[in-house]
Amino acid sequence: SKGQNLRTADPSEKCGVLNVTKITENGKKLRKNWTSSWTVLQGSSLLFAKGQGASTSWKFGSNQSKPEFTVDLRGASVEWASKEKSSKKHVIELKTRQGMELLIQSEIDSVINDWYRALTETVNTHAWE
Ligand code: I3S
Repeated sequence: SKGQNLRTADPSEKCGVLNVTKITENGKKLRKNWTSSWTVLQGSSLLFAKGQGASTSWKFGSNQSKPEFTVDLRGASVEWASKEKSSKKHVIELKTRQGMELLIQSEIDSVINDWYRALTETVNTHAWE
């Protein structure tokens, strides 16, 4: 049928700069370490790269940099973080099935709202397999 080879804008593909910190890994509480990170949502994976500014022309998979870490969103939970979790505004709390908890944040209201929407949509469509 027509359009078979057409690619439309995929809401599960998104990227941008966010502030991120892990707070738990393998069930162990970590000391917060907020860093600005280039963030890519790709299917059910969320990839973070350290030290990549917004203006850097750069891609995952190139020789220049590798993802700092990757989060499997299948079976994860996404919610707005409570005030106890952070004093910052606009913080999303992400909990994975692998026992990682992280906070992601942007000072920009519309930016974090778009991420919240994209992440909840991803979690809802990629159920745990
Ligand atoms: O939840 P916490 O421990 O109060 O988090 C804050 C600390 O990690 C702090 O660093 P140190 O206390 O390790 O020096 C950070 O600078 C703050 O940003 C953390 O709190 P927020 O509320 O910004 O997530």
